[in-house]
Amino acid sequence: MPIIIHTSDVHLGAPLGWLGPRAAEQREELRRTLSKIVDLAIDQHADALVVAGDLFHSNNPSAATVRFVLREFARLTSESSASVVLLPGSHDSLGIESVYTSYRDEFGRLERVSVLGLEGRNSVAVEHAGLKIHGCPLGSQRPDDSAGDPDPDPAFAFNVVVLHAAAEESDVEDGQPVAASDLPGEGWSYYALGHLRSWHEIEGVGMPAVYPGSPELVVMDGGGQGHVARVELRASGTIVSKVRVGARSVMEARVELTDASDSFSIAEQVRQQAHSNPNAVLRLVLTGLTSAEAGIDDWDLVEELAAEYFFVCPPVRDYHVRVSDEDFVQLPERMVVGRFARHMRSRLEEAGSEEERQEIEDALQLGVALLQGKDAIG
Ligand SMILES: [Mn+2]
Repeated sequence: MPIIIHTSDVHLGAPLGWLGPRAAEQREELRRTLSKIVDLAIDQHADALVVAGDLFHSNNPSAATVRFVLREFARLTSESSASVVLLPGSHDSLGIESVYTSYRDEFGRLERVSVLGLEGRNSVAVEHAGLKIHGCPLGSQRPDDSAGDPDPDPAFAFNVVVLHAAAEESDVEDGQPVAASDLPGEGWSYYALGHLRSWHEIEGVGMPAVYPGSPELVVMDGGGQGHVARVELRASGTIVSKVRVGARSVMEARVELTDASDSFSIAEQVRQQAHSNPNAVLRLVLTGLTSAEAGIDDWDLVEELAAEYFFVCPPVRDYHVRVSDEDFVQLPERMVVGRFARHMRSRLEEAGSEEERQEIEDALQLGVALLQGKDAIG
C-alpha cells in the first residue's frame, strides 16, 4: 500500500526575528526538521514526500539554503525509492522570480524530484505504487484561470491532489481552512493541503483532507505546529496519522498582577503554570490591576525567566493601572508626581478607546516611576 509523507510551510530561510537572540538557532532547527522529515520518509519506506507549498519562506533564500534542500532530496531519492513532489506556495510562488525557476536546472538534475506547475507539469506518476499526485496551483500560479480543477486519472488506483490555499474570506492573518465545497470533486484518495501553520483536518469531504501545518515553529500562535502527516493509501480507505517532528513547543502563562509585588514573585507564578523547558517558547499574558507605583518591569521579568525556556516573548500587557484615591494619598498634589498622576487620571476618564486607555495607563505608570526616581526604562 502506498505511503506518503506530507508536509508544508517549512519556511526555510525565514528570518525569525521575533525570536531575538535565538533566531539563528531556530533557523538551523528548521533545516534540521527537513532532515528529520527525510529520515522519516526513508524509515517508513515512503513512496512519496509531498510538500504542499512554502518549503521556502521567500523566493530569495540563500544559496546555502537551496543547496541544503537539494542535498537532502538527493539523499532521500538515493536511499529510498520515494519521489519528491513540490508544490510552490504563497511565499515561494511560481513566476519569473521564483526560487524554482532560478534553480530550475539544479532541481531538474535530481531524479524523481518534481515541481508542480513548472514546465506545464501538473501531475506526477509514481508507477510502482499505482499512485498519481496532481497539483492544483492557485491564483497567479495558474497559467490559465479557466483551467479548472484537475481530474483524477482512472488508470491509477490512487489519486492525490495537492493544494496550497486558505479560505478566501478570512480575517485571520494565517487564514482559515478552505471549505469542503471548495475542494475538487470526487475520485480522490487524499487531499494534501498547505498554507496554514497548524494541523487542521477538513470534515465532510468523504476522504481525508489535511493541513499538516508547519513541521517546526515559525510564527507565534496557538502552538498547533510541529507535525507531518503520514498517509497510508489502502483500497479500503485512507489512514492518516499525525507524526511529531518539531523540537519546539509553545507554552502560555497568564499571571494576575493584582497582588504581585515584584517581578520575582510574578516569575514564581509563571513557573507554576509553565514548568521550565529548554525547548519551549513562553508566551506571557499579564492581567489584573496594578498600582501606579508598582512599576512592573517587563524586561526584568523576561530576564528572570530567560534561562529556563528556549525563548520568553515580551509579555502581552493585558493589565490595567489602578488609580484609586488610596494610591493618590501617596502622590501629594503639591509635588510634580502628584499633579502628573491627577492629570493622567482625568485623561483616563476621557479616553475614547481601549487602545487610548492602555496608552495613558502605560504613560501614567512609567511617568510616576520616573518622577519618583526609579530606573523605569531598565
Ligand atoms: Mn502560504
